[in-house]
Amino acid sequence: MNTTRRDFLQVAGGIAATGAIMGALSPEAHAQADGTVTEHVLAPLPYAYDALEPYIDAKTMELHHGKHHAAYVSGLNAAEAALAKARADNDFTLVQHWSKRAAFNGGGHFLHSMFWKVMAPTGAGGGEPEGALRDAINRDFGGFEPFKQQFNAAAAQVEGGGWGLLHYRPEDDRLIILQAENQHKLSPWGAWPILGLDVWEHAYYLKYQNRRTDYIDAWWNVVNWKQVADNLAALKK
Ligand code: MN3
Repeated sequence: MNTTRRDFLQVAGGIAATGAIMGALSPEAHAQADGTVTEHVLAPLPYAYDALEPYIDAKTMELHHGKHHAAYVSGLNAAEAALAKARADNDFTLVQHWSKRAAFNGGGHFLHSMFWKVMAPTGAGGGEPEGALRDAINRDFGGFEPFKQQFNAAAAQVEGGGWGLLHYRPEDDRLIILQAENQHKLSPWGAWPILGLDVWEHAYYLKYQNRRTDYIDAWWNVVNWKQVADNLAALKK
């Protein structure tokens, strides 16, 4: 990083140009009028590494947050810095490469930032949603159990690394379940994730080895339904 960019970062601190929806769900990014972007940062976990025991083990959480998520943050910063340099140099030879890197790592940063928030320490999470979220799930899936069964199947059947995701689609006011491969593929436009389950092997292999469905079953015990409801409410505004 050059001095100009570093100095710029120290004074930047405006409101995200992406608005309230992104602000509610995603890590902060401050796009500036001159086209530069401040560096993304890895926020601390909102609980201790061992807070999700015994469902998700402390070592997995430590590596997942401190190594995997951190790598997506640095990868996104590297891609955005490279794209800024390409603009400055008027050399777009590698724009395809860096665009792909920005999508992959940006997807990873966004989804992991949400993932930590939609889990709560053991004893504080789990159960079933309430209020408007419960009503929307009942309306769009025919009940909590059918919703859960479809979500479980979607997460279990992700090919390779990826995610099971519950999205809200404002256009027709519906909840939909989707898969993502890697951090970003299979994502439609105009639908926003409000709940996600990471089913990359790095998310569960230390404790569950090849038993992805056991990990999925255990994860429901730490879902933070209050946060999911808040994510939905933010999108409905
Ligand atoms: Mn992950």
